[in-house]
Formats: sequence, structure tokens, C-alpha cells
Amino acid sequence: MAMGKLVVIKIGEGSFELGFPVTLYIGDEGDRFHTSFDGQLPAFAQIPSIYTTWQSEYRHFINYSRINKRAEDLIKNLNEWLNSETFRPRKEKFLNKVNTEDTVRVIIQTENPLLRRLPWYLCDLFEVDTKAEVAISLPNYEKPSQLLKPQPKVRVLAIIGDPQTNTKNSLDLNPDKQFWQNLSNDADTVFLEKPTRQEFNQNLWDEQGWDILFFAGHSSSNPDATTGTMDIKPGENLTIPDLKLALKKAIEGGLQLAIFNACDGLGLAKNLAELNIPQIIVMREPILDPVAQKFLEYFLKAFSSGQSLYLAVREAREKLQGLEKEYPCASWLPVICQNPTEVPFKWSQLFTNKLIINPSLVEEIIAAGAKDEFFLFKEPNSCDLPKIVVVGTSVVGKSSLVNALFGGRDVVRVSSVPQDDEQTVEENWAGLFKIIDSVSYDEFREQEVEISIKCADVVVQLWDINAIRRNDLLLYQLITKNEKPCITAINKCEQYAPDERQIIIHKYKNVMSSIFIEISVKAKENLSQLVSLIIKELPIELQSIAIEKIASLEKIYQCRKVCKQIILETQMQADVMISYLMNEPNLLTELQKLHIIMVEKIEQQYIKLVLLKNNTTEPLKKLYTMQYSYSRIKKT
Ligand SMILES: Nc1nc2c(ncn2[C@@H]2O[C@H](COP(=O)(O)OP(=O)(O)OP(=O)(O)O)[C@@H](O)[C@H]2O)c(=O)[nH]1
Ligand SMILES: [Mg+2]
Repeated sequence: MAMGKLVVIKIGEGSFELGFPVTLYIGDEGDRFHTSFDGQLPAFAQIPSIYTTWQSEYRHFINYSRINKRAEDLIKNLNEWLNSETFRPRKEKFLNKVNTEDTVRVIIQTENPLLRRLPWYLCDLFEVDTKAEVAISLPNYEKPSQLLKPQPKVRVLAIIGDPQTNTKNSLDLNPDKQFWQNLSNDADTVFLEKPTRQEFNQNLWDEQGWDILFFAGHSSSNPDATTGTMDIKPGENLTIPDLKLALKKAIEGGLQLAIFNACDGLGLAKNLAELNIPQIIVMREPILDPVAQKFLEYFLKAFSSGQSLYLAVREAREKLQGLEKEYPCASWLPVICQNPTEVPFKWSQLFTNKLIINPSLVEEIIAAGAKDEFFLFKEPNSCDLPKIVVVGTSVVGKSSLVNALFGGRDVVRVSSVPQDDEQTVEENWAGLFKIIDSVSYDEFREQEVEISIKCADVVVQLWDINAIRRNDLLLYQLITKNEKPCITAINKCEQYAPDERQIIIHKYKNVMSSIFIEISVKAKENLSQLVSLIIKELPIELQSIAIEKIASLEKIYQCRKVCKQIILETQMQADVMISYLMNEPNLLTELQKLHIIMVEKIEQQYIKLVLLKNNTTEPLKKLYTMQYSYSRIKKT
């Protein structure tokens, strides 16, 4: 069977004069590495000068045959280097591990500026298969903590830089703009043409968040590609550190990919990678206008029609070979810079990756459940809510999980001895779905459990990490036989260290296509992630309804946050406040709009009633008046 393989080649500190230590890691995509071996790339002192000779020919761009000659020279030497005595055994071992039918994603991890520049994908080593693509990464990286918000479209912030019209460097950036505009309806692209630094910055802060940041225009890197600049408007150029805080915010808000369709972008890429953005596409060297345009056209076409990011870049690169008669080495240019903690995504996943509910909202809902304020989040009409059925063998923690999602309230009975008289209990969770605690599975109750499974939209199969038995696997088969989306939640994980858990779970991951999540009901671990997964697995129509509901829950949540603050300040009775709000749906929106002003003013302990003269409904005015008098009392 063709499978995805991930190969990481970590090249440690060294030099071309002395050689580099290398470690190769091989694993299946989405899993841990199963093989690793160390090796040594020996000294090969001529490579830097061979590269610079090619580079200077390429950058002059006059004598095509000399550029090609130098290019051949470089590749020949690179191959020779990788075939050296000390490295060849590793190379062969590598080739043995990779099947020709595999798609292979290779990441070269190094800080060395020249190693980052080399056209790795042309080496024999990676010609094992037509589906290999080579990306680069830094040796140090962290997993970005991204809050992924549900969104109906892919959001693109496209910066169209200064085209320097009427100079010898003049660019035509209109085609780039058009490619984005003509893209499928799933993209929502905001263009900033020749923005000021402030405009650029402000847009990055956009509350809705971005999926893709795109730049077209002039850019360059310093010689060792540790920093780079982009020309955004005449006389104004920017570095990544100039935008650091805004970019961090955008990455936290879900930015997945930056594309610099511009010259010599490795410096920009390095600085962005340091902020842990998941993926970047840049050009290794200066790129001519027509090549850049073609790249974007080919890439967007492949990517938006469903190719993975790697294959889309590869396809675009291969098509660029067709231009190499007029533009030698065109296909050398694009390179992916990848954060190894992130799995590269497809266009469609830019949506589904986002179907994640804010963890603090889940906590808030659970807490509201405990205090019996649950009605706040619940919609009255709940007849056709999606059905989530929790199944499992006995005492795995099914009832405990249901109760935990309701803030520990005894919705269903929990006991350390199996419950024989159980009933299937249904509860409405925040108006998002119904959750059903089914009877325990065993061979005598198979039929009963199957009836519950049949009515489910998503099945959560619970396992006890201490005791995964044959019946648990039979139950899994019963779920798949009924073709239901299934999440396998492994409970009671608090009893094991993370690596011990992995060893236990790994066995099953390889043989089952279920989605796995480690949880602990007792330690309240990963419950919000479980809720997110449930929503992700819903059939698409139910999912879009759920997403809309989450958006409105999020509003209520934000509003409650503001209210709590006011309550704290004014000591106004919480129930008075809440009844105001619940009877006045418009007020919620109103309050939201005023949120910023209010918080600010509360901080100053002073509210200008002027702000409220217009546009507010009576109760809100009352609220403000109370607030106002309170702050006056406090002052005097
Ligand atoms: N250590 C630990 N114990 C847990 C956890 N979750 C549940 N338990 C315990 O597991 C036992 C069974 O919990 P229940 O929720 O009744 O399990 P069930 O699957 O509903 O059991 P039956 O309905 O009787 O089949 C109880 O003693 C719980 O306290 C957990 O995350 N960690
Ligand atoms: Mg139970």
C-alpha cells in the first residue's frame, strides 16, 4: 500500500571544510519515527565556491549556457558529496526504508545558510520516487499554540508591494492579484496595495484571523540569509521583526501559511520560522517576474483543487521546468520552509482544521453546567440536534465522561461496579449536540448497543487505558460495520506518563483508522479537545449548523466576561444583569460593540454618559447609569 513517509535529515553544526554530523529519521506520516541513524557528511570544501559561481552567473542572467553549465556542475558535486564513503551506507539504508510507491516528505533541518540554499530536490538521493519533495527547517522550533476559529472561507491577506513602475526593476503585480481573485469561491482575499507599515500591521491584528499571508513585490535577504526585507511602498521597506507582535498575534489566531512570491526570500523565511509559523513558501534566489507569475498560477491551481501543499509546490516546480529555456533554473527557486511539528495540510483542511471550539468557552460551558446556569448556553429548540453516543465496555468511565461534560453534575450514575439496570440517557450539551450514555458493551448486549450506534452521528468509543480488551476491539468493529465516524477516547490516562501512554496506544493506532485522543475524566484532561473532535467529525450539514451556534455561544461567552467585570465593579446582582441581557437579544450585540469602551472606562472608574446619549436601549442606559453613580460614589 502506498503510504506517506516523513524523513527528517538533521544536519548539525559543522562546515564544508570539516564536514557535518547528520542524523536521519524515518517514520510514517503522522506517526513517530521508527528508524533513525547517524552519519557524517565529509568535508567537501569546494561546494561554497561552486555555489557562488553558479549564483553570480544566475544573478547576472546574461549567459544562459554558462548558468546551465554551472548548475550542472553544482548538482554533480552535490551528488558526489552525498555519495561519499562516510555517507553512502546511510543513503542506501534510507533508500531501503522507502518504498517507491510512498509519497516522501523530506525535511532538511539546518541553520547553515548555504545548506538552506542548495537545490536538494535535484539530488539523486531524492529521486527515489516521483513524489518526494524537500523542505527546509530550522533545528529549533516549537509547536505554535494556535486558536483555530471556525470560518466559512479561507482568509487571505495579500500584500501587493511597490512595483517600482518606471524603473528598471519594474514589476507587473496585476497577474498575481488576478490569480487570487479568480480562485474558487472558498477564498476571501483582502488586498493591501502599497500599504504603509501601520496599515499592514493593523490588518494583521484583524480579529477574524488569517489563514494565508501573501506578498508579491520586491524583497531581498542579507548574504547569510538571517534577515530579509520587503519593499511595501516607495521608500518604505519592512523586516519581519518590524511586524513581530502583529505576526505573532496572527499566528496565534491561526495563520497557517506565508507565501513570498518575490526575490531571495530565505532571510524573511528564517525570521518567520523563528515565530513558529507552520509553513512558508519562498524563492531561494532572485526571481523574474514571468517566473513568479507562473509559479503562483500553477501552485494555486494545484493547491486549491485539492493537492497537498507539498505536492502542489512540487507540481508547480515541475511545470516551471517548461520555462527553463528562457529562464534557466526557474524550477530551482520555490522552497517550502516547514515547522516540523505541523503536518502539511490541504486547501480543504484550511477549513476543517479550524473547526475547533475555543477551549475556554468549553470550560465556561462546563462550569455553567455545574452551577446549573446551563440554560444560559442552551437553546430551547433542540429536537434535531446531532447525536453523540458514548459507548464502551463496562466501567471504562462512560457515565463519568457525560457527567464531567456537565460540570460534574450527576446527570447519570457513576459506580466502580458495573451497572446492570442502566438506561440510555440523553442530555443536551449547550444546544450543540445531544450526548447519550449507552449501556455497556458485551456479547449479550451487542444488539442493544448497536441500536444506539445506529442512531448516532458520531460515536465516542471509550477505552480504559488499564484494560484494553478483545471486547473493545469487537466494539470498534461494530462501529465501523455501521459506518459511523468514530473517536476512540482513551480514558484514565492521568495514571500514565505521556510516553507510557504512547507505547500502549501505538499498537492500536497502526491497525485502526479511528481518531485517537488521550483523556482523563478524573483530571479533566483534554475534554475541550474531545468536544472539538466531536464537532470535526459531524457530517458536513450538521457541522455548519454547529459552527454557527459556536459563533453565537462565543458571543454570549464574551458578553458574560464583560458582565462579570461589571458585576465585580458595580456589585450589581448577577441575576439582574443576566435577565436584562436574556430579554434583550439586541443588547448582547450592543454590549459587545461597547465592550472595548466599557472595559477601558471601568478601568478608569469613570464613565462619560455622553457616549451613551445615542444608540442605546433603555436597560443598557440604566446599566450605565448605575455604573456611573457607582463610580461617583466610589470617588467621593
Ligand atoms: N482513575 C480514573 N478513574 C476514572 C476516570 N474516569 C472514570 N473513572 C472511574 O471509573 C469507574 C467507572 O466509571 P463509570 O463512569 O461508572 O463507568 P461506566 O463506563 O459508565 O460504567 P458502567 O456504566 O457501569 O459500565 C468509576 O469508579 C470512576 O470513578 C479517570 O479519568 N481516571
Ligand atoms: Mg455507566
